[in-house]
Amino acid sequence: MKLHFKKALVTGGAGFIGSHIVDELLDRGIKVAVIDNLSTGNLQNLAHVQERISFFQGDIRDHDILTKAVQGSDVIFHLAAVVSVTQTVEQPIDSAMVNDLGTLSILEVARQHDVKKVIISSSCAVYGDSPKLPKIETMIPLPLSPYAVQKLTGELNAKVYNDLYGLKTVCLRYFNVYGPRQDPSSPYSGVISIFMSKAASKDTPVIYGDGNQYRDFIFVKDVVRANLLSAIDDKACGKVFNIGSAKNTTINQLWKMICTMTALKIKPEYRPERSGDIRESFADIKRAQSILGFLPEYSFEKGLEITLQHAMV
Ligand code: UD2
Repeated sequence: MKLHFKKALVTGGAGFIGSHIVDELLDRGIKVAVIDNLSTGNLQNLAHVQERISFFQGDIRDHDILTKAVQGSDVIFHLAAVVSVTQTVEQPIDSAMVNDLGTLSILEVARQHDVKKVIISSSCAVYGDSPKLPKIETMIPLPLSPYAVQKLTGELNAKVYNDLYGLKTVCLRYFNVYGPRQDPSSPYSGVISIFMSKAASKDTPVIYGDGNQYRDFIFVKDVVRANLLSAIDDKACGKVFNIGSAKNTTINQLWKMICTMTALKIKPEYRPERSGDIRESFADIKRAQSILGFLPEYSFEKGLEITLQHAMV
C-alpha cells in the first residue's frame, strides 16, 4: 500500500487505536501531529515516538489549538471521543459536546484548512440490537444509547461535508477492537483486555450471562490498515464501512482460548447478564472488501497471541 500524503493529524492519538495509527504512519515516513486531551488517552502509548511527532494537548473543541494542530495536514484520522457508552448514558449532553460538536469541529477545521480527507471512527453500536445478522451497512441504524446516536450523527455530518462541501470523508464502523494498549482497568473495558489481565494475574474472570453470546473481534492492526486504505482510496468517499473480521467468537470460547494459550485451568465465575448487553454481533465486511480491498490479516489466534505477550509483560 503506497501512501500519497505527507502529513496527518490523529485526533485521540494517545489512545488505544489512535496510537497504533500513529506508529504505522511514522513507520511509513508520514509526518504526524496528535491532538489529545488525555481524558482517556495516555502519553505512555506515545512514549516511544514522542521525539518524532508534534503533540498538542487539548480539546478538539478548542479552536485555537485545533487550528495549530491541523497545519499542513493532508489527512485527519479522527478518533478523539468519549468512548464509554456508560459515560454517554450518564452525561448525554457533555458527551454530545465532544462526540457531536467535536466531530463537527474536526470537519469544519478540515474544510477551512484544505485537508484532503477525514477518516471518522464510528462504531457497530449504531446498529443497536437488531436481531438481523450479520450486520450490514444497508440496515437502518437503531441506536440504543447516546453514544450510538452521537456516532451516527458524526457519520451523517461527514456525509454532508463530503457531498455539500467536497471534503472527502470516510466512516468506519468498528466492531470489537482488541490488541496491545487497550486499558483493562474499567469494568466497561473490552472483554479481551479484561480477560488478558485476569490471565496475567491468574485471577478468575467473570462471564456475564451464559457465555454463549458472541462478538466479532478485530485486531487493532487490521483496524489501522482499514484507516490507511480509506485514506488512499477515493472510491470510499462519502461511505460507511463495517470493519470487523466477519467471524464470531463466544465469550466462553474466548476464555478457553486464553486458558489454552497460557496453560491456565481457571473456571470462570458466571454472573447474571449485564443489562443492555447485546446478545450477538458480527459484521458483513463485503463492502470494505470490494471497495477498500480490506480483509483482516490477523487470525484471531495470532491477534490474541500478540495481545497476550504484551499483557504478560
Ligand atoms: C461494545 C463496545 C461498546 C459499544 C458496544 C455497542 C467495547 C469495549 N465496547 O460493547 O463501547 O460500542 O459494543 O454494541 O468495544 N463480558 C464478560 N465479562 C467481562 C466483560 C465483558 O462476560 O469481564 C461480556 C459482556 O457481557 C458482553 C461481551 O463480553 O456480552 C463483550 O463485552 P464488551 O464490553 O467487550 O463489548 P460489547 O460488545 O458489549
